[in-house]
Amino acid sequence: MATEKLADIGLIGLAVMGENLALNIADHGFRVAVYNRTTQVMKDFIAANPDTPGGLVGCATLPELLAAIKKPRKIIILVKAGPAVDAVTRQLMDDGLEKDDLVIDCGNSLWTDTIRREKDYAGHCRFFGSGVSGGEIGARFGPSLMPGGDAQAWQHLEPIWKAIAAKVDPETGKAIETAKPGQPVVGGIPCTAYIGENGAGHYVKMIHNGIEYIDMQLISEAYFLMRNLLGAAPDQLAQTFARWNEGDLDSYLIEITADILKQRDPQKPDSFLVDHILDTAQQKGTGKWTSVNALDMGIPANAIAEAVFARNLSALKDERVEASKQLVGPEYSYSGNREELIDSVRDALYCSKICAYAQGFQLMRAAESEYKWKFDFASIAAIWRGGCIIRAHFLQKITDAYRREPRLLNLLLDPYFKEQIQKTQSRWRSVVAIAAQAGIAVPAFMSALAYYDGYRSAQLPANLLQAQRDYFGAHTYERTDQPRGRLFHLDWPAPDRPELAIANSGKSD
Ligand code: NBP
Repeated sequence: MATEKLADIGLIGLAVMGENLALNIADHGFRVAVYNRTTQVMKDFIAANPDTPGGLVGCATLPELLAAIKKPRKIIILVKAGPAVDAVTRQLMDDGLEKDDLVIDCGNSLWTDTIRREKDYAGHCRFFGSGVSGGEIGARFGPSLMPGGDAQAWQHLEPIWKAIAAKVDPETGKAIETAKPGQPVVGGIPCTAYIGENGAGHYVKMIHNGIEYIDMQLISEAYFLMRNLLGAAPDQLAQTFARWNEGDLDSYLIEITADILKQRDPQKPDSFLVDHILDTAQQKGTGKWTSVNALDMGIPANAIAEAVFARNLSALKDERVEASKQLVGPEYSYSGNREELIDSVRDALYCSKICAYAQGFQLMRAAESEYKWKFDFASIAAIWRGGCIIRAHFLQKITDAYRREPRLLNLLLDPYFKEQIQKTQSRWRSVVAIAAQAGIAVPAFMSALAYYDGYRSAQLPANLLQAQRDYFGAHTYERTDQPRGRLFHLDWPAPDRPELAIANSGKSD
């Protein structure tokens, strides 16, 4: 094949994400060779897209795909996350992949798999992981891309990644929409940046998804409170969310919530679709991965985990229906000012959201030392400003916070966010109190508030807890009047005889 006809990049896996990403890449003038295990899918795709600026090359086999791409080859894999990624990579190796070729896994792979794969395939290819966020529309018109792997390999990928990523306005930090979907954006800052080595890109994508879980849960709780306490109709709430979308809460998820709430049911046009959707949430697992990782690293990402548990609780529909007939809650009717409650719910949502993001960034900080990565937090926040599901005006504020202080200990300690919570926390507290009085479950609002109050407490009840551990298991304790790390144990119960406390320099779990 003549060199000028060779493709710039290959792509394996033409399901929702693969097809859309291939078209996005081709829209930007790159020639894309495509392969799918089920050949008919590839044929239909090529037939449906005869004229793209860069051109698509259909390949029926992997050897054909390898022969169709310029060397060193760049090959995107967008197959189901898990064993299929290894199966495809090994098949490529058997079919002639070379050690300088770059295999880019763009699926939602577990970051530890990416770390393992980079090691396993070293010497056979350069294995690279890239998080892709924005779903189908993002893949097609501009996703947020979180690439991780060998820094030199990134240089080969960078021009394509920067071309296809969503773009934000350098002045406002807002995503740039083109007049026509698919029309390439001229100028703007691309929503992609090198994240770090091996699994760093997939790790950051996982955190993005964990934050997405809590963002969605918080919005749903806000809706639920206003629906139940005020009896507000979905279209009235749509207006509320649309109004919120013009302020600090301006974000994709708030915007689509307004759209969803005003949607009438096509089958029963005198009612709203949201009222006919069964209240059981499904999940694919990235929120759970984030929560498990938080537990593994000992980081209090309780609001993120709560969002996963809230989905789990929602899934127990039959049990809940039965329990609702047996378990009693309070009698409550809201008699306050409607507008005041709406503003309070908005503030509760905003404060809880700050805590949720604080937890996500705190997790990434911990992962840096666990995995020897060095994150640029301002850059991570910046590439989430456009393209991805959590894109929001708010992310410009987080970008600013980490630009002010790149090693910020916790987002809550940034002067801007400190002031925001200071200004709005009383209404957040009143919403949580009203929800408790009314017996309305708002676990994400409540756990975010518990995180805020716990994080700002110099004193927690863990002194008593540690004493209990020493009592039943001789686990030792530290003293407030002694240097940290010096451990003590008492033979409980003991009379007031300090000599019975034994200083113990050894470590104990
Ligand atoms: P799916 O996750 O549904 O995977 C389907 C694709 O994988 C098809 O092309 C299928 O080929 C191929 N495949 C499978 Br399954 N096993 C294979 C194997 N052993 N060898 C070769 N090909 C195999 O596709 P998707 O929804 O487009 O998602 C792709 C990746 O992107 C996933 O990791 C997903 O988690 C991630 N992601 C998805 C979204 C989203 O919104 N959907 C967003 C962000 C990331 P076939 O046609 O022959 O069955």
